[in-house]
Formats: sequence, structure tokens, C-alpha cells
Amino acid sequence: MSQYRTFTARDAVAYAQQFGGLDTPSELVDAQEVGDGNLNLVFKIFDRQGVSRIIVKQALPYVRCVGESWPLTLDRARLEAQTLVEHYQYSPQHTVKIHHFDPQLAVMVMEDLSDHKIWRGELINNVYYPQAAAQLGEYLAQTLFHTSDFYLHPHAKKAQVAQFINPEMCEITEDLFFNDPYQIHERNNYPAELEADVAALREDAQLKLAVASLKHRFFSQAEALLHGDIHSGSIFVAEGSLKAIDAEFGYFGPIGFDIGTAIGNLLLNYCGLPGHLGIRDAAAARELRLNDIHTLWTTFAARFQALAAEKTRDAALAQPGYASAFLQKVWVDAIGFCGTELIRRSVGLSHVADIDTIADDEMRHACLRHAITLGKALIVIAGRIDSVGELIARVRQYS
Ligand code: SR1
Ligand code: MG
Repeated sequence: MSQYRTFTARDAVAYAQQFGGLDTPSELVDAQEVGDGNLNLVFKIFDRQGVSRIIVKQALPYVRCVGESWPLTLDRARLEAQTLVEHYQYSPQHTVKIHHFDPQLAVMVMEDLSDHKIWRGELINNVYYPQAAAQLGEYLAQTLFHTSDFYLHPHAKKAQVAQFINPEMCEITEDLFFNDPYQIHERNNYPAELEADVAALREDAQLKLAVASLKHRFFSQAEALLHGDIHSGSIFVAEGSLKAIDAEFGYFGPIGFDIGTAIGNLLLNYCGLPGHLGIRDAAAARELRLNDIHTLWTTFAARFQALAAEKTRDAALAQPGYASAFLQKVWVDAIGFCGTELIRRSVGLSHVADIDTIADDEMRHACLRHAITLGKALIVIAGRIDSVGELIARVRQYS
């Protein structure tokens, strides 16, 4: 049994040679650590021609962006690999392929996506991928339907819920989404100029009640195997292609959490666009984001409903009308969770480049305020936003 050690570039090459599944593994000669996320080491493995061929990813025993003072379970590598393997089964076009993983070393070898780009960077640069939103809706529908009670046998579902118990990673989400922004906490991170806006979050009892209800759902609703962190930095895109990566927050939770995170990141980009493009050009780009939100939800809902009509195994859940009633609840959850993503990315530990890279202080602060105001409104009025058209109208109202 292999014992955990942190990989060097040389270790990563040797590992890729052994487990990369290439016909000529000795071709792999070099590695570069390229991880820019908050948590892990990511090595690109190159061949003799300098072409990147495969990825080796290893979990560190702590939170990378904070340091060794914040220890973190290595079991997240197993959870990530197994979530991606499960999702690949149902959405192979839109899930990165895992070739091999080792729970002791907390390491996995996966498909190289160098011909793709991280969606967040493309959204910031306003490079438009017309099929991305529909593909993301398709990925979410396939993975969430096939891991839900609509599809899985009740015994299989319960076994999977147990397999994907992910308490430490869930605790990060529980704290960062639902606690920190609504209290004074050392992890919070926002400019002093926003102190009054953030204090208002702490004092808003109606808002905190709605956040409590969302957190309760995150704790208790084992509806499907979520990706758990499906923001635009966890998504690679290329012309006509979209692939989800980075599923270490995977667990059985409320379906609306994944939908809300995805929509929330399009809205964070929407809020930040004037800071990158100027107010005039941002207007056209913003329409594209709203269009993407519309496409994402309508694709997800139509596909989920079609799958439910065709493949629901449970006799009670197959009752005509039930799937669409369930989707209406998912929608309300999604709006609420979307609001919490907007707020925690503006006030909490982990921000997004869509707003943080805006150089002009005043503009950046205005974009942060916009995200907070919109997030707050969505959390409180989620139950009254009964369609994606209504959501888009509300977003325009808070612009
Ligand atoms: C301590 S981890 C901070 C954030 O990074 C991840 O990508 C998740 O979004 C998490 O909330
Ligand atoms: Mg991640």
C-alpha cells in the first residue's frame, strides 16, 4: 500500500508513466506544477516534444490558499475521483475522464484538457461560447437525474449516499456560504469601504432566516450526487465542448445548490463586466450572460423532465406532474443558493477574478456592492421568482 508523500515534479512524471495508460509511457519526460486553485497540486505532464499529455492532481493535507494552519482531509481526492467517475458514466461528453486514482497518495491521473480554456477567464475576456450554457444544463440534468431517487434503486441510492459522505468539505461550504458573511469572522475579506454594506448583512434578520433555511437544506436534502462546486473556474470550454472538473466538494445534497452555483457565477461575471469592458460594451456582454442563464435553466429543466418521463423507476415518483412540481422546488432553492454564492464571493474568504481583478478601486467596489445587493434580494424573494424570465427581470431591476 502506498504511503502519502507530497509529489515533486519528478514523482508526478514517474506516476504518469506508470498509471497514465499511454502506449509509450517513456515519452513522458517533464512536469510543471500549474495549480492555481485554492486546494491542490496540479501537474501537467509533457512528452519529449513539449506537448502536455496528461494531468496528475494531488490533494495536499491542508488548504493551499491558506497554508498548513488549515489542515484538510486527503479523502477529498477519493471523493473527487469517485464523483467524476460517477458523473462520467452519465455525462461522458461533459465530464473530465479519470484514468486512475490512489486514495492513499490522494492522487489522480486525468485527461489533459490543454485544448480547452477555463470558462471564467473566457467570460472575463468576453469570449463567447454559444453552446456552453446548454451543455452545462445537459451535464447537470444527466448527472443529477441519474444519481437521484427518480432513477436509482433505493438500496443503491442509500449505499451511494454513504459512499459520498463528505463532512469536511461540506463544512467548508457550510461555513463560507452560510455563516461567515453574516457574522464578524477573521476569514472574511472585503474592502473597508464596504463595511456599512457588510454590517447590513449581519443586521438583516429576514435575510438571515432565509439563509438558515438554505443551510438547513444543504445539511439535510440528499437529493442527488452534486458536483458541489460548479463555478466557472471548475469548467473547461472549447469550441463546441464543455467539461466539468474539480469535484472534491461532491456529496448527496440539494440539486438547487449546483444549479444556483452555476447561475451565481454567471451573475458574478455580469456584475463585474463594467469593470473590464466599460459600461457601454458591458451592456451587450451582459445580455449574453442573461441569455446563458435562460438557456442553462431551460435546458436543465427540459432534459431532467424528459429523463424523468422516460426513466423514473420509482412508482410513486413516476406520477405524472410530480417531476415538474419537484423542479419548481429545485428552482426556488437554486435562486436562494445563487444569492448566497453572490454574497460569499464578495464578502467571504474566496473571491472571483471576475470582480477582484478590476483595477479601479471605485469601480471594483461598485461591482462588489452590486453583487451583494443582488444576492441579498435573490435570497429574500426566491419564493416569488417563479420563472427564469422573472429572474432575468429582477436582475435587470437591480442593475
Ligand atoms: C477553502 S476553499 C475555498 C473555496 O475554494 C473552492 O473552490 C470552493 O469554492 C471553496 O468554497
Ligand atoms: Mg475547485
